[in-house]
Amino acid sequence: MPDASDLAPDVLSAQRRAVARALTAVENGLPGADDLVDALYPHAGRAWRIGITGPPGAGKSTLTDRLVTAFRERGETVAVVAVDPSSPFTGGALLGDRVRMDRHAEDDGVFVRSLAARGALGGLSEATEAACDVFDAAGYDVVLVETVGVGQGEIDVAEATDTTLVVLVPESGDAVQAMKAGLMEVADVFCVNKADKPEAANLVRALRSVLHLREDEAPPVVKASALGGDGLGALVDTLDAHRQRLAESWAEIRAERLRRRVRRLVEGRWRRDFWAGGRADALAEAVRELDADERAPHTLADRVLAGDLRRA
Ligand SMILES: Nc1nc2c(ncn2[C@@H]2O[C@H](COP(=O)(O)OP(=O)(O)OP(=O)(O)O)[C@@H](O)[C@H]2O)c(=O)[nH]1
Ligand SMILES: [Mg+2]
Repeated sequence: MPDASDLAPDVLSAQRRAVARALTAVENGLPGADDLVDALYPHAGRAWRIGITGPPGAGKSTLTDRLVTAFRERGETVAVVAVDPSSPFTGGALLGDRVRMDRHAEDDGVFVRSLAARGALGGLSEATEAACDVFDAAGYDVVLVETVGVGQGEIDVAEATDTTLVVLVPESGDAVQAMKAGLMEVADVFCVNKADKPEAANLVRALRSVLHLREDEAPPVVKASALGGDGLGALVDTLDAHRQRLAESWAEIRAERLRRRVRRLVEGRWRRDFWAGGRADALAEAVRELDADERAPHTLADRVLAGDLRRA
């Protein structure tokens, strides 16, 4: 099998096939994927990475499609990554149905791709960042990352993007649900979608009052209807304003993200290497053979760390 890092020059010259293969490599942790990311990273850093998240059916895909059109109209190229944090098994099949970007299929300035973190060390954040690096190095101006499903995955994606757009809809419990998922903390901009529905105004009010509980400045809340297109201009302006604010501290943001990313990679590798070396098997064996009065979790942890349980 050819080494994935060979793809770097063709990714840098924005060849679509190379970009597609590079994404497959980073998604699955294929041989050479790490070197590929390292080769591309110095050429990345220009693209604006926007995470789009929110409960199922909120209209994220519809909105993403609208944003693609808006960015294309002003001449920016756009990549779309649909991330499925929920399942390593259903990724491809499900995402195919859930990402409807047919209207951009003929447009060379748009690249749509789904992503399930199957093999990347460092999990979903790393897979997402690596995918963004690929698109960024290939010269895409904007990378939209739509998260499918709910849970920790949304927070991982927020870590990997510059601007986090949280989409909510005027259906019961949304504001509360967002609070639970930790979305309130990571959101840079809120979009109350389906504003054509009468309850939208109530949700905007409820959100604003909840957001005042945040310690930092409350993020803006924009009402829109992705389906009809109302409010899209205001949403793009609000996103642009956040991008503008980021620009003031771009270098620090990037440095901080790199720091976190390297820590994640170190921890991932450390964990893998630690449990390799026979420790995982030795622990399993010890646990099987222990008498009831020896089943002591902290003592066992001490023994694992002391190398006491390491298999010869
Ligand atoms: N009334 C109304 N319906 C909308 C609006 N935006 C999206 N929808 C509808 O809501 C449904 C879900 O939209 P999607 O864009 O697929 O939502 P999603 O958040 O991407 O859904 P998942 O990816 O499955 O979580 C579709 O039937 C859309 O047509 C809107 O502004 N108003
Ligand atoms: Mg969707």
